[in-house]
Amino acid sequence: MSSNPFRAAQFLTSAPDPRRLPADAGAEIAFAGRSNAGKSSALNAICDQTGLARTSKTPGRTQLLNVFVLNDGGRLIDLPGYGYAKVPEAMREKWRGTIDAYLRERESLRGVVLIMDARHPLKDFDRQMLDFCRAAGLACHVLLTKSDKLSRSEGARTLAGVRRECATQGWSATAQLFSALDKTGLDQARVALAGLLGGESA
Ligand SMILES: Nc1nc2c(ncn2[C@@H]2O[C@H](COP(=O)(O)OP(=O)(O)O)[C@@H](O)[C@H]2O)c(=O)[nH]1
Ligand SMILES: [Mg+2]
Repeated sequence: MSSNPFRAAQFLTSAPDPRRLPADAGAEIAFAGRSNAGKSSALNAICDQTGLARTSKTPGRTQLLNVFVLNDGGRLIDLPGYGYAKVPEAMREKWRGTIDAYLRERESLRGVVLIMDARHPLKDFDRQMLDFCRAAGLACHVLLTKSDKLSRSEGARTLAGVRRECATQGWSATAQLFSALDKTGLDQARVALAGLLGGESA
């Protein structure tokens, strides 16, 4: 990608729940992932900015939806990452309902970027997100991040396994290896995300 449209991403606002997001017009994509999967690091790498999404050592704390806006008005929505043992079940249940409703009802939502630790893919949280996307008729792009922790053959095997499971489950998802650390798959991710946004940002 000759110019990176995500580089212009700017923090716009934080919303306590999806109803408080900016007006439902234009195009947006949402980032989801279990706490500590590497979502903030992936966002920062994609946007080529070090402090855009705060990478946290105390996971599960942020429960806001963070909104970033691109030059053309396209939005990136950073969803809260649950799936951590310390989050009470009642809160997870509430989160599931909120996110399911957002995925179903948000007109401007073009797709979901699902970040998984490549060493631990397709946990319950991830499967639930993919089920929600399927039910909402939304495309999903999976970043198997921290791929720098895997050997080349382990990475290839993991990617093939995830793709196979997506086909088996009827999840409309593409997948790739990614690393915020060594930049594996960075251009590929930007192209995929721009594609989800509808080419307006490409
Ligand atoms: N080796 C490696 N570590 C990563 C990568 N991405 C994130 N991390 C580390 O994983 C931890 C969680 O990252 P963070 O981006 O805060 O995850 P989040 O909770 O999903 O937003 C941090 O210690 C990061 O430094 C990566 O691509 N490779
Ligand atoms: Mg984070």
